[in-house]
Parts: sequence; C-alpha cells; structure tokens
Amino acid sequence: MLTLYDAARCPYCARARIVLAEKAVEYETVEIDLADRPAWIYEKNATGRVPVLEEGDWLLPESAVIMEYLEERFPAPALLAADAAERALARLWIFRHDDFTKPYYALRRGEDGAAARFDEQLTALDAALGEQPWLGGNEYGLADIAYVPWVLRARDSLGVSLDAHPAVDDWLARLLERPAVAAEAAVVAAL
Ligand SMILES: N[C@@H](CCC(=O)N[C@@H](CS)C(=O)NCC(=O)O)C(=O)O
Repeated sequence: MLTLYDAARCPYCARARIVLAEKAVEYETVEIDLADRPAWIYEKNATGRVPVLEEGDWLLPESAVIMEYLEERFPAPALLAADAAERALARLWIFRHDDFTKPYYALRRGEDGAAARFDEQLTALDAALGEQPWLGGNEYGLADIAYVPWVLRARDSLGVSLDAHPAVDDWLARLLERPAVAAEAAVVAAL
C-alpha cells in the first residue's frame, strides 16, 4: 500500500492527490502539520517537505517526479499523451512551473508589483489555452494537474479574478468537471 505524506493546504501535494485520484489508486494519507512539522519527516525527505510517497522502505519526494512515477507505475488512464511532442510540451510546462509560482507566492506574501507579475503569468497561460484545449495539447494530463492547484488557490483563496483570462477560466471550469479536481476545490474551500 502506498502512503502519501500530505498536507491539505499544499498545492504540490495536490498534484499527487489528483494523479492518485485520476488513476483510482488506493493509498493511505499521513497529514503533516506544516506549521509544526514532526522531526521524523526529515527521515522521509531530507528537505523536510511534502509530498513524499512511500511504499515499504522506498521513499519518493518531489511532486513532479511523483507524478511521473505514478504515470509509469499506473499507466491507465494515461495522463501523458501517446504523441512524443505532446509529452515533451507537457514536461516543458512542468519544467517551467517556477516562473508561474514565484509571482504567486510573492502575491501571497503581499509584495509590491506581485499582482501584475502574476497577471503576466496568467496572460501567458491564457494565450496557450487559447490555442489548445489543454496545456499539453489536445489531451488533459500532467501539465494541467501541475498548474491547477495554484490557479484554484489564486482564485479561491487569494481572490484573483480570471475574468480577463477567459481561456484560463474555461480551462478551470472544464477541469472542475473532473471529480479528481473538484475534490481539490473542496479541499481549498475548507482551508
Ligand atoms: N519541490 C517540492 C516543493 C514542495 C514544497 O515546497 N512543499 C511545501 C508545502 S506546500 C513544504 O513542505 N514546505 C515546508 C518547508 O519548506 O519547510 C515539490 O515539488 O514537491
């Protein structure tokens, strides 16, 4: 049985939760209090961060790697396209994810100019989603899952309006039709 060291409020953990839900994988959750992390979490991950996936004495940190691992370990339903170019595009979005989250966290900290910087990122996302239905191309998958936890938190916790970004708004609405993503909206609402 897989165990996920998890924190409800953590968007990186949300990535793992969504992939596990999409693939209907059974797992146990150990909720970590991020405000008072247990010392033993450093034995699971030297950085002390969540998520961490565990199976027996095997441990895997880092949400992007966890997503890829789950994709390989539980191939159905596929969350990476069959087409190599679409897979590469999905991975490129995931690789560049810090560009999106740095302004998000700056906004959360209330830094000057952060709202405009985050808006630029939403504009870039909007442009991509104006060209294709999903971040990776024609199919829903890991790239969408990699970004949606922050977009959801930006909208629902930070009060960021998506009105000026209709393609992002539409993408989020389509994502929320999926039970695995809708469950995350409920998690965010309960934070
Ligand atoms: N690169 C890591 C980042 C994970 C991360 O930053 N998790 C946060 C919670 S959202 C955490 O554990 N923070 C505790 C800390 O930084 O000490 C990943 O993708 O899994």
